[in-house]
Amino acid sequence: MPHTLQNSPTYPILEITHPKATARIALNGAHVMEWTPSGETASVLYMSPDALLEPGKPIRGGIPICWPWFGPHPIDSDKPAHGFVRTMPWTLGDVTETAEHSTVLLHLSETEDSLKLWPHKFNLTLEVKIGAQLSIALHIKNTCTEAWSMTGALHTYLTVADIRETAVIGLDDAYYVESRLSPDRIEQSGPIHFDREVDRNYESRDTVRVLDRKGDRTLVVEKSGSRATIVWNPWIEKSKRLADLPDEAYFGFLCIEAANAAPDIIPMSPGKEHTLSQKLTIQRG
Ligand code: TA6
Repeated sequence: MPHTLQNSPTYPILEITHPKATARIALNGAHVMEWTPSGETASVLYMSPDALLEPGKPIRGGIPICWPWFGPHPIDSDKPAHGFVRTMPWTLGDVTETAEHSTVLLHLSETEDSLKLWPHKFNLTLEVKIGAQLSIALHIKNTCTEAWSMTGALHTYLTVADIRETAVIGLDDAYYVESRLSPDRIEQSGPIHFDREVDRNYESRDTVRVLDRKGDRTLVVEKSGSRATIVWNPWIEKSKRLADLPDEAYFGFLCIEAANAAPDIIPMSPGKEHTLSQKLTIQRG
């Protein structure tokens, strides 16, 4: 059976079984929770064991869809961080299968609730291709008669054996800012290593590679439609502050996010379309 919809009326989860991979996608937030390629013993996407699976709540792990803004709301701190679509119920569209992958489509447009948070019409389609690789594409359309602007991210949590023995390459010479600690633009020199919280917005359109040395694998992260790559590990203190993440979980994951982040805001005229996408590939040996 290539796909089944777990029949929890309040929290439907789509389970995909393909010869090349399995996956789970919550309709809450169109949230890809797990992707396990054949030959791997566990999901490549990290999911917190303390993640909340409740309607309207964000999920700690997998691939949160951050839209129509990334990070805190630029003006109103009462509005949810990372936008609102990651906590809304999406509609399951077509599920198709080829020899190479299963393709799942999920849809979301404005609702009364979303209009209260963000007074604009939109249409989103999330296209997820599940196979030996995982491809995720957020197709965005301005269906309004007036222009609006956006930021956003595919906030991907990747499992690593030990963050302390993990490095990220592909961002050498790129400029970054360290989260909201400082506006200073810093030039990356060499691989990124982790011995503290890292929360960086890199000005980069490039592919990065996560060298999971202890896991003896490389995760290749390609992207398109994105001018920023966010690299985040909460380290110890922030992990302790996150109620849906075990205190010691920080060493087992890393976020590599295809993003467009303030101040780099994308204007969308009426009818304009934009696709933000990411593709994950595992290389071993
Ligand atoms: O992408 C990195 C980040 O912006 C961090 O600052 C941290 O807040 C993380 O996102 C998680 O955000 P969340 O709202 O999901 O807890």
